[in-house]
Order: sequence, then structure tokens, then C-alpha cells
Amino acid sequence: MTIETVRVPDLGGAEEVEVIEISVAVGDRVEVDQTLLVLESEKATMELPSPVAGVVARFLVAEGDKIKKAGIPLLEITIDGAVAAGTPAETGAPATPMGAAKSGAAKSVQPARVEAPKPASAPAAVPAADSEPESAPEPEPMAPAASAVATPAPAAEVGAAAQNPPPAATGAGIYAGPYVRRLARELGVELARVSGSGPRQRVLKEDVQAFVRQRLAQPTAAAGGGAIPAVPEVDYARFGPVTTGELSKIGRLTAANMHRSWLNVPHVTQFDDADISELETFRQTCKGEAETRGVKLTPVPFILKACAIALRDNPVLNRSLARDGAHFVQREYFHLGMAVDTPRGLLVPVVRDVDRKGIWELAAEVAVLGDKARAGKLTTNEMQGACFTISSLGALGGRGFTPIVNTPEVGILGVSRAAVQPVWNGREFMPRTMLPLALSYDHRVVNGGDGGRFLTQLVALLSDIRLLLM
Ligand code: CAO
Repeated sequence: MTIETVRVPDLGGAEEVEVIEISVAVGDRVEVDQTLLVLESEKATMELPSPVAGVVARFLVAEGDKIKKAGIPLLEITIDGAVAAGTPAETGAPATPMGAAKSGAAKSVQPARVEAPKPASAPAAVPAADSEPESAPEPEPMAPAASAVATPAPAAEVGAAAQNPPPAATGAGIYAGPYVRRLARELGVELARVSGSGPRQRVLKEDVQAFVRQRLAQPTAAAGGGAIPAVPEVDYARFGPVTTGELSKIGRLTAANMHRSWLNVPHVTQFDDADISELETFRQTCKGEAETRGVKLTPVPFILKACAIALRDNPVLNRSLARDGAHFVQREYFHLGMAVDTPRGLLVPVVRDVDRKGIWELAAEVAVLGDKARAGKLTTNEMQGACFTISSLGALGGRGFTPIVNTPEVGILGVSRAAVQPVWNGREFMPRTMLPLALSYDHRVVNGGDGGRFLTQLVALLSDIRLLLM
């Protein structure tokens, strides 16, 4: 039995080196020059090559160990031809890494300062390509220490491991020094996506740089969710007279909110028309009472009420996605946002507990909140807590539009202008007042079936307002 002890080489003036990576495992067959472990000083990373061919018998250090002296034994290798039964455990060599007494049977090999008989090609420790530049700051701690420990392995275990060697422990499972890890972190590069060109696929500084260069050179569309292509700057004045102006504060906030929703929410919009002929007839009959009450009765309060019922019966539309993307929050209340067009921009006051309020009460609240919005008198509280939003452009016109979900809500109803249309009743065309509806929803939470059921019920509720009482 011949055992080689591999020791810490000359530290080259460094006060301390750290074992930052153990590149092989007990039982691994190693060849001459194969990297055994990686040491890092303040300024350089050194891969320690094997001076002999053989089987790794045991480690006398673990990842994260800091070594201050050259000559400290690091690991032992059973040289080819030696019998595995003579393991270090039997030689009585200590398991503790620092200052461990060397077995008399073991030979000592220091790659940089060779003392023991060695193959002709006894290597010297070479600074790895990812050596930290002079100007680089103090190295950061490595990824979590790996499971390689300096415990003797029984012979049987060595044999089994040699047949089926475990992957070398590297903490995160990727071979890369702290400098490379830090570089990757700073550049936002996921190391797992970089192919390492170093020994044992070790990721080098050059690999990270090449990865970034390649990504930057890729067309944006192929980047798969990377940057948004910039809109080219246009000199409008070249084509005619122009003036410039500043967006209002509300305008800027709206732009930011819309952009956020547009980018985060996979939108689907479904369309349907509600036959509101009976609703309109009923509404006209209420005009007198509306005047008495001093309230304008428009279709909006009916739509609010119908939405609250449809939300109650289709609770998926009354959810929000939790930040972790794996959970949802189910709201048990029914507060509805109502988009209001104001001279200063779009505002969305919230009508609370719509399910518990009657049509007159809702009509009065819609008028009050609309007036407050236009007068710039809404409080922050009056604009918070919505479950779902209604955007009614019915008074303005238009046959349909696709509203943007007001995330983290998951649904929004766009209401367009009702118009009398010929509708086939199976025997004849009848003039019916049809209200175009568009339901946009967050497809991460709401499926087409959920959206379809919600919209179908909404259409039914508005087509037969007796159902609003149920
Ligand atoms: N179809 C036909 N007529 C409609 C209608 C519809 N869908 N909705 C409302 N109307 C009628 C009303 O009945 C009213 O007419 P009458 O006085 O004859 O009854 C008239 O249009 C004006 O209504 P209104 O706008 O004063 O009141 P409202 O309750 O319909 O709406 C509010 C209130 C606050 C929703 C509305 O004023 C508003 O600001 N809408 C704009 C919303 C918006 O900007 N959305 C886009 C957001 S995303 O960019």
C-alpha cells in the first residue's frame, strides 16, 4: 500500500488560503494533473492538480477551511496498484485537517514543493483563469459549504464509491469560484445557464463574459422575456409644427399602472351583448321617482348590481394572485371600482359592498363618487379596495373596447353604448336594445370557462332584471 499525501503548496506570499471547492470525492479515481481541489487567496484562485494517479482515500480538509501555512496535508490518494484495504483509517492518520500528524506509511506530495517520489509530470499549482484581478474587492464567502468532510472512509465504501462515484460536492452543484459567482451575480447571470470551459466544466470568468456578450448580441425577440424593444425617438418637428406638454400626475400614474398591468397580466377579453330592452323600459318608468329623489338613474347601477351577483356566483373572478404565484386570495366582499373620466385624468373610485345595496342607493353613490372624482375631491380611501372594475363608456358611444385589467384585480368589465338592433327571436326580427359588454380577465387566475360563465350570467341578469332580486 502506498499513499500519497497532497499538501498545501507554497502560499506565494498570501497570508491565508481557503478551500473553496473540493472537486473530487472519496473513492474517485484521479489522473495525474486532474484538479483535486481549489484554493483561493485574497487575490488568486489556484486549482490543485493531482501529482499521481490513484484513488482518493480521504480528505483532511473540508470546503470552507482556511489554511495559513504551506505544507498542511489536504488529502490522501492511494496510488495505483496499492491495495485499498490499507486505508488511512488503518494508518491512524488523524481526521483533523490542520496540524494533522502524517502516517509514517504515507508519502508526502506537495504539488508546488515536491518532496516525495513522483511521476515525471509532477505539476505545479497554476493560478486558474478566474483569478481575481488586482483591483477586485475582498472575496465573498462561497456558496454553502459542501458535504465533503474530512472523515475516513471504510475500504468497502471506497470500493463502492469508486464504482459509482458521487458527483463532486460544489455547494450549488456548479463549479465556479467566488469571484466568478460574484461577477455572475453582478451581471444578473444565472450560473446554471453558463457552460463552463474549465476543468470539470468549471465556469470561468471568460465563460460568464462570453455568455453576456452572446445575450447582448441576440435579437430582443429571441431573448424570451428579456428587455422590451425601445421605441425609436422621432423628431416630430421635421414633419410639421408641434408643441410639447407634461402629463398630469394622474396621467403619469395611470400610464405606470396600465403599463404594469399590460406587462404582467396575460389578458383575455370575451364579448357578449345583453338584451337590456326590459331594463330600459323599467328605467324609463322610474324617471319620475328619480327626479323626486334627485338621482339620475342610468344603466350603471344595474350593471354594478349584476356584477356583484355574478362575482358572488363565480368567485374566481373575485380573487387575486398572491405574490408567490402559487396561491390566491379569495375576497369575501364585493367592492367595485368604477372608472371615471375627469379633466385631470382617469380615476377609479370604489363603490363598497355593492351586494348589500339597492339600485337607488347605488345610483346615488355613483353620482356622488363621479362628481367627487371630477371635482378632484376623492379621498385615497375612496379609491382603494376594489375587487373588480367597471369601465362604462356607454354615454360616449362606441361598439366595444378591450379594457385593461386593473391588477391585482383579475377582471374588468367594459361597457359600450347600448343600441337598438334587430334580433331574431326564432320567428321574426325584433327591435331590441342591446348592450355590448367586454370582459377582460387575468388568464393566470381566470380560465375561459370561468370568464364565459361569469359573462353569460351577467348577460342573463341584465336581460331579466327580476333576477337581480334573487
Ligand atoms: N348605453 C347607452 N346610454 C348610456 C349608457 C350605455 N351603456 N351608459 C350611460 N348611458 C346614458 C345614461 O343613461 C345617461 O343618459 P340619460 O341621462 O338620458 O339617462 C347618459 O348616458 C350619461 O350618463 P353618465 O355618464 O352621466 O352617467 P353613467 O352613470 O352612465 O356613468 C360614469 C357614470 C362615472 C361611469 C361616467 O360618467 C364616466 O365617467 N364614464 C367614463 C369611464 C371611462 O372613462 N372609462 C374608460 C376607462 S379606461 O380608459
